[in-house]
Amino acid sequence: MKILVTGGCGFIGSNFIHYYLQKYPGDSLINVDKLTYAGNLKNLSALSLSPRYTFIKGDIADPLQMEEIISQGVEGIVNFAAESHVDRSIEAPVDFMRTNVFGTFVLLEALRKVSSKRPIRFLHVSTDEVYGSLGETGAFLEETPMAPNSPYAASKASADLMVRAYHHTYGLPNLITRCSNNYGPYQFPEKLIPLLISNAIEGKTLPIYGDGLNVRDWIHVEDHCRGLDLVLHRGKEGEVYNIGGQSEKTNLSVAKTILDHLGKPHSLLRFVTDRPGHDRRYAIDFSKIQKTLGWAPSISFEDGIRQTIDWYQGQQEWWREIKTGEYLDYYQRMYGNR
Ligand code: NAD
Ligand code: TDX
Repeated sequence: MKILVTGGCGFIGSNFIHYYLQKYPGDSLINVDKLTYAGNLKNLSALSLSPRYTFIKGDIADPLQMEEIISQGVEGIVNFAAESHVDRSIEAPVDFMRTNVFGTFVLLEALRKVSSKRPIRFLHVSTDEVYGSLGETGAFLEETPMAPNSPYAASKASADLMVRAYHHTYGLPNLITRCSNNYGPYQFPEKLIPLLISNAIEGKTLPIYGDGLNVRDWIHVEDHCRGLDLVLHRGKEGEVYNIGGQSEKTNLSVAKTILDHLGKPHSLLRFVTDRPGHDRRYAIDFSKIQKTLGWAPSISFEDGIRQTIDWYQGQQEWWREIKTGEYLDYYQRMYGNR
């Protein structure tokens, strides 16, 4: 099978490519990535000589390029390409509309043209953020109405609706997954966990928004990749699948776990101004994918976070190189100098 991955130079995409090529030795894979600030060719340097892996620098919002690539015998697509950071969407939403909304539409249009000759399964990688925020109890189901609160979440929800509409109207074999917060190797250090780990190693303060009691459901990226693989191959066309880590934590408890593991003092915690519109709590009910495809998370947060901290300790060159240039300007705007 020949599959196309978009946004494969980012965090989840690069983990997925490593996972997929190892699991399916007979398959080949094309990775199309625009190489924005979040795309890093180094995540995949181990594959540079593999005859089963092809990288194309490209933009999912470019209709001619997407139609040309999709016409090259691709049999399945996993769409990771996106602007993915909520804080950046609050500061400057335009790229989120361009890539997440218009880019997904461009892919669907290319598929509509090519699919009249041969159907191509299209897995759109979405997020639990489309459902909005929860109170102290309950969990998101696939039927939970979408109520996105940030420009990022609204752009993902818009794309989900187009993916759904193209299935219903044109019969495209589309699938959607909605996953909770991922962590693991190769995550860009603007996101909570790699930001806190790398700051703690550098002896810098750990910025905690608001009271630190917002809750996220953490999933190790490898568990997410396993879920995506199952949905791509065995999911029912036109369906949505929630994927969750069964691991709800407050941001404050995540920060303390990281400091404790690294032997750093809690005095490094720094409470900062809250994110505007900050969703309070996410939790996922993943019983649909569990019952229908036999998926459940397999890596506990305790094991996963330990492995992840060790990875960032061992791969300092990887993140220290990122924490320069544009990143420093971004950091200064967000957090000041500390
Ligand atoms: P990321 O920011 O690490 O990577 C995004 C990748 O997409 C980068 O390599 C970037 O260069 C590429 N890209 C951006 N715009 C592009 C364009 N126009 N054309 C081609 N490539 C483009 O993001 P991530 O955390 O790996 O997330 C991947 C996907 O998973 C996103 O769609 C995100 O919404 C979704 N998701 C993420 C999480 C999470 O916790 N990180 C959870 C659920 C869903
Ligand atoms: O410096 C910080 N301090 C802080 O307290 C940062 C960067 C975050 N936070 C808080 C905000 C959130 O409550 O930590 C929590 C996690 O923040 P992020 O890592 O920015 O993730 P989140 O906003 O929850 O969104 C993530 O999960 C869903 C991904 O970035 C999305 O791409 C995904 O769809």
